[in-house]
Amino acid sequence: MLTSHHDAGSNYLNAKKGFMSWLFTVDHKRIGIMYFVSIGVFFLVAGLFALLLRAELMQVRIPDATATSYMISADHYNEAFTFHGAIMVFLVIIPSIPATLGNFLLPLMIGAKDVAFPKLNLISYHLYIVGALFLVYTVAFGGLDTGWTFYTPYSTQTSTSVIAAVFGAFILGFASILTGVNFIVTVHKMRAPGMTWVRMPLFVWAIYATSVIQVLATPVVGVTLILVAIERLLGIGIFDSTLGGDPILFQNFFWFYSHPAVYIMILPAFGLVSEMITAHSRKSIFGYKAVAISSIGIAVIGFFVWGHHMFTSGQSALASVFFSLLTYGVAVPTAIKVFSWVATLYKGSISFTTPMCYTFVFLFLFLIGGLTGIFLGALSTDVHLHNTYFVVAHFHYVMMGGTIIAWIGAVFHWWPKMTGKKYSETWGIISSVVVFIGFNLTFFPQFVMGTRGMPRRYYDYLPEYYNFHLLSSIGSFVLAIGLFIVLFTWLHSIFYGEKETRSNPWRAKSIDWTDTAVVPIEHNFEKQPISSHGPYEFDELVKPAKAGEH
Ligand code: HEM
Ligand SMILES: [Cu+2]
Repeated sequence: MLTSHHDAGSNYLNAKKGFMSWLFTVDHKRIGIMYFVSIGVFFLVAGLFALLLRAELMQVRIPDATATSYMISADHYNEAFTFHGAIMVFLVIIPSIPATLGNFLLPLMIGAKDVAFPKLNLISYHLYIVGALFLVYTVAFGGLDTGWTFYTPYSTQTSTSVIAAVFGAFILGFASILTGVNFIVTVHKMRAPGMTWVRMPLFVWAIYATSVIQVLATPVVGVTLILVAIERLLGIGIFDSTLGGDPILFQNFFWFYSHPAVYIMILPAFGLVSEMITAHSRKSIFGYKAVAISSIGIAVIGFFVWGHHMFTSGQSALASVFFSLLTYGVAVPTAIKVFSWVATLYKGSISFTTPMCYTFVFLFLFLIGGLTGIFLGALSTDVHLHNTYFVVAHFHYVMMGGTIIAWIGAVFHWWPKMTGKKYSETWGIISSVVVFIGFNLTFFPQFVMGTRGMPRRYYDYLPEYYNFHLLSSIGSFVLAIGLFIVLFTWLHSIFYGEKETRSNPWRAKSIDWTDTAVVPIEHNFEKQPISSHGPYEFDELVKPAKAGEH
């Protein structure tokens, strides 16, 4: 199989050597791995901030305690949750799946040598690092206490490092836009012969829809954040009402991006889940076209619901009613997906591998996250729940329970392809169980607290909330242990893991598995793959042998 210019055993990992060969690589697979390592580091940092917040909140509350009984001061608490949120949103969740697995898999799945613009891909990574350094700078110098949402008027008045932070977010926005453009062109122009749109794996559809949002929405937040910096520097009266500006304008701009951004976060996860469910239950996806089109549907409708973040901002009642109605519109394509996954699992031959366990964790947690969105989308309940821990729990169930869980599961799924090593199924499954328990223990009590009026972003609270906070804090440590088991399993596999010898251990049907070596070579394929069937044609494996039997 291997041709002369590749030594036997040569692959993208060992084709070139040395740190520089990674830092300046234009190989989409290596770029994906570099994102993975960088994002992993930021995930760890932001996670430590979260543990700090939870540790502060679990201290015993004595009604008339003196300030000395707090672990960190109110101001430091504000900074800690801002760093946690800003790093998690801008440096972790938004790039998580697209930048890592999107980069690694997109060309492999459509049978291409690389993305359309490999050098631009590298530039995007470098921009990501530069933007991240700006955020790191604010952590180290000057601090930041606006919350990840940078709401005006506070963000134009606080003395912390808002300018450096918004500049960082602006640069990160560029990285995101350029990656989006790159992926869109790749899907349009680089598909292998025979790879029609309806033969593309659903992860490709999801990444495509995500890229469209990245390109259309990100410029809005970029400009908005720059306007905050200009307002601070020059006071020209865009958001400052004393100068004729409008602080609510910021919220409109911000959520015009940030609501679609939640679909940047979740759509790729949906795509991964479709891949994992089909491969580990050996069934063709139920309703392929509906699932593919629903990604586009979510992307489009997602642009018209941002006002559901502003029900209590003083926007007109009529606007609120429309935003509420449109919010319910998103439920339709989302429900199509969930229905399709369940129908795919039905009568499938399910194997409880680590990726599949994470997929079940995803289904459970995302269901809770999505359904609680309905309470928030309804006007009458949202006015009570807005800015409480209910919202905090909701978005953790979707962002962490959804995106991060699907991402971890999928890294296990493609681990043999990425590293050429086997991982321990035992420890993988144990990690999914510990993460599941820790996650629910952390965030479920927050729903209850929220309905009872516990506001978000407070460093102190009334004693009646103590038990909930205590449970939540204990949960967060269990969750952290679960995530460390994940890390340990991966590191153990890299250093001591058995070598993978099969190029398609899951017996999957998509090109990324069927046409690549155990670990793909530098330009992916020895010979140009030709697509002759859809990506999920497992049915022959489940159907009874006799024709005509049902
Ligand atoms: C499935 C249907 C969903 C519905 C109906 C929904 C609805 C809502 C609503 C109405 C709010 C505003 C609550 C308030 O502040 O009073 C909200 C907040 C939020 N949602 Fe969702 N949501 C859904 C899914 C998602 C997904 C998939 C994500 C991300 C992956 C997400 C992330 C967020 C975030 C980050 C916030 C809070 C932002 C903040 O104030 O800091 N949501 N959601
Ligand atoms: Cu929203």
